Amino acid sequence: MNKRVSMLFTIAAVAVMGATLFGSTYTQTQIAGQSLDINQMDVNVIEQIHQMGGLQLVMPQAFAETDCGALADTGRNVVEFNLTGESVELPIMGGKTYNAMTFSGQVPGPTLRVTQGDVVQMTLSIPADEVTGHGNDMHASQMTALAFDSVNPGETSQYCYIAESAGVFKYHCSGVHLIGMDQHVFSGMYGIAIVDPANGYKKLMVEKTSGSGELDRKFYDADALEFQLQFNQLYLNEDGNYDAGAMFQHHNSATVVNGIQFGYVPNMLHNILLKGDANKNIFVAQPWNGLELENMQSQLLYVENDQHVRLFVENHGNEPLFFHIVGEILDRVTQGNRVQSAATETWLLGGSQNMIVDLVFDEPGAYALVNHDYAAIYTGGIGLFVAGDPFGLNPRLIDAGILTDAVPSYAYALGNPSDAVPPMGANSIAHPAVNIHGLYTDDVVSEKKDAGMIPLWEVIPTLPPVP
Ligand SMILES: [Cu+2]
Repeated sequence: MNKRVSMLFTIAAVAVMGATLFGSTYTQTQIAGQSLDINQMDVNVIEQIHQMGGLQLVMPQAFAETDCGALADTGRNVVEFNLTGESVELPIMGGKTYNAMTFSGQVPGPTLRVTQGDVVQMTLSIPADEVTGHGNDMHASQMTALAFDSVNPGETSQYCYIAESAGVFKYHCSGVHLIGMDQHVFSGMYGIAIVDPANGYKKLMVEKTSGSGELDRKFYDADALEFQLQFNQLYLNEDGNYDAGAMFQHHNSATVVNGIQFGYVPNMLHNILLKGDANKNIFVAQPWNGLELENMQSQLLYVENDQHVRLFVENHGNEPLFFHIVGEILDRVTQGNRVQSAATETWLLGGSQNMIVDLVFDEPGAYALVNHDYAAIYTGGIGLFVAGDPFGLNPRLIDAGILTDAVPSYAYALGNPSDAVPPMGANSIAHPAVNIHGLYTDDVVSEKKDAGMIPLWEVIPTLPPVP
């Protein structure tokens, strides 16, 4: 048994502490969400757009307008970004599935990370057996919208652009000649590009009063432990299909973070950890409990105390995102490489808006990240950061001879969820380990296993039984 597995076992064997941290007031009835009334949908609007020929009337040009060869010859670094447009069935809460549309078999699509000034070579392939064409619009580009048409099944198309501005940028399917763009995006065809500033990220200043009441400024190096958090909604009918009528009414059936409702809440392992019983939930909503759910079983986000943490946040949805972390203050909010705020409690993102949040978790504990709209919280817009060692496991691990020194977060044993971990960039601190978690097809899971990420659902059953 390697050290990681040993520690995992020990964590699983340690019982009961701090359960009140996970106290919760909401009920399953509230979480079940609303039922959608298709009869109320305003089909006339959609019909009118179709009769106009869709928005194709103003989009007559071909998909690939930008000359990749000319950009490659400029001597700039060229980064290939290859996506496949494919419709697949993916899980949703309650043991059901929905008819998803994806970039490369995952929701959100793969994250692109480049440095300001790089050339992005975007290639979109649509398999011959795909049911529809797809497009791609990257907000990191500054190209005429005339360049964004769709690619038919069985075809591949490409465009290139210079990532000129630093920041976080959405990318999304642009539908078939822009028709059905909303359907394709809300069915899962969205992701982000992170464009690192040409000169890297800035160090973080945190200004607070100290215990004595004196003003205390502390500086953290620009290097940070990074996470990506992409918010969106699902608008589904009972059959798991996109419901445009519900979308027009802003009547969503789920709030998702990185594609999943309640994807970062405790699971059965945490039940054992805190209550000594796999079947005693410590959080009212644990819809992804159970090892049989494999990469869908919910996972937590682990950070160290007194560590610079950087969050890349995007709102892909139709509803505002009131981003808040319960028990923390957002030490710095940056948009477009310009600081917008410091020491703010909540920051508002509209649709297709983003930010970079830099913060430090001062005290050990569990901190909920939420869309501070209660309807969003109750329909899935919540997850948990766990900072440091709030459950006091380190002394036990050292006593047991598993560790010689204390570890600064549980990520060293369990890893952080792969769908929340962006690719490494200019000032990234590597995560101690990464577990496989996300709205993925089996092929994507296999790729992540091959890349060395931990399949917790396979590791945990091989451990000795809990005494
Ligand atoms: Cu599409």
